[in-house]
Amino acid sequence: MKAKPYIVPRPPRQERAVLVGHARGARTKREAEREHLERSLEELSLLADTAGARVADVLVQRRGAIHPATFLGKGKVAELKLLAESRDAELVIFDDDLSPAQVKNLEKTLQRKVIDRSELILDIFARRARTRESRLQVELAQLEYTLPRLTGMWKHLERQAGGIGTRGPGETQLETDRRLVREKIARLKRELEGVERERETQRARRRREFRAVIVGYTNAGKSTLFNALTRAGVFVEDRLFATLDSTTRQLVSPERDVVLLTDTVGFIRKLPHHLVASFHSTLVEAIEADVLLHVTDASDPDFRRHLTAVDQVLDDILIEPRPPRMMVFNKADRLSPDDEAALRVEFPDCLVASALKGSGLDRLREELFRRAATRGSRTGEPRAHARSHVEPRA
Ligand SMILES: Nc1nc2c(ncn2[C@@H]2O[C@H](COP(=O)(O)OP(=O)(O)OP(=O)(O)O)[C@@H](O)[C@H]2O)c(=O)[nH]1
Ligand SMILES: [Mg+2]
Repeated sequence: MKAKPYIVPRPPRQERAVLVGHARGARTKREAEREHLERSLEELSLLADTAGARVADVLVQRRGAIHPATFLGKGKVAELKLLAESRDAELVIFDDDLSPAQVKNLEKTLQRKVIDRSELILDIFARRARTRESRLQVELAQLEYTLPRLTGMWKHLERQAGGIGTRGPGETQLETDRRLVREKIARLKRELEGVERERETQRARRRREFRAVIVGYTNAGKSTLFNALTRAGVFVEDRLFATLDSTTRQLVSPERDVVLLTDTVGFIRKLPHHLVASFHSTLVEAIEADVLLHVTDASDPDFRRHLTAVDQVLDDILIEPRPPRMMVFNKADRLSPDDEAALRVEFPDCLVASALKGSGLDRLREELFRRAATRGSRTGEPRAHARSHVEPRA
């Protein structure tokens, strides 16, 4: 019998992207600005990679005001067009947020898809969302992001909603589209509220126990630390946003004391505010913690900016008084003894650890159980750290 010819499946062509960065800032600060931009673009390139695109080239605009219609000046747009053509790139990704009009104008001139950092992050979250809750959260964030950008491309929604009869008298297509999206947003919010209520019941049950919640920049090693402490087997990857759903496990001391440990979604610079808002039900875990374990990749030359970015997101979701915080500098295996010593001088109360090699974990565990043991009795007392709701910024 003749063997069937074996057809090698061809992988879909990876999208090729040109990244665009813009350096502002005064002359005196130029060196610092340049470094900042470089790091930001490195991160954007990591994000693009996580989203499955290949970076074909990078274009940087130094100085110059932001053009209201096209973000970049006319000459720079022309340069970008040539670059994208010569690199055969079908996608252009801006490191800064673009207005809906800027995207539209740029796409028209460049004749290719144009997205910004927020949209890229939303896309990654959409790919990574696995549970019902995270899917709802991402979809809500995407719709909130899309609403002001609607230009009549939501025909399929109209069909879903029944088409005939959905259009009120005198309503334009765009108005109909907007109304449909708003209705969908309201529906998703209601569904999420249901999920949030379920979680609330779970949390109420845990309220008597001491809760430690891991927060930190994406890729800091939060899940690795969580696994090392609890042997839970949470997904770990050297890409961004490996974790979207929070997971909680018990840590039990030899004396049978219990600490509940939670792993959460990572933060990033310029995290789209819609995402923070719609991940409220996940982040509420962090909010109601007895202690936050702020994990940082100490081997990243940019870790200070990461610390600030995480603080900013926490500012958005927490109100005073904030839960106490323990700083954990991770990836110590990559630090020289000098680096480590300098870190301990700069952050005297920090813990230095390597989740991968297991160093510093005993101290961390001890510290957690010590705090759990010395906590005053607060059974049943409601914790007032959480904002009940985070409204997306306009
Ligand atoms: N060298 C070294 N690598 C580590 C250490 N801890 C974690 N990593 C690596 O860092 C990468 C990211 O680890 P994760 O645990 O997924 O990081 P995360 O903070 O959970 O990331 P997100 O869920 O994406 O926010 C993985 O490749 C880990 O193997 C460490 O102590 N030392
Ligand atoms: Mg993780």
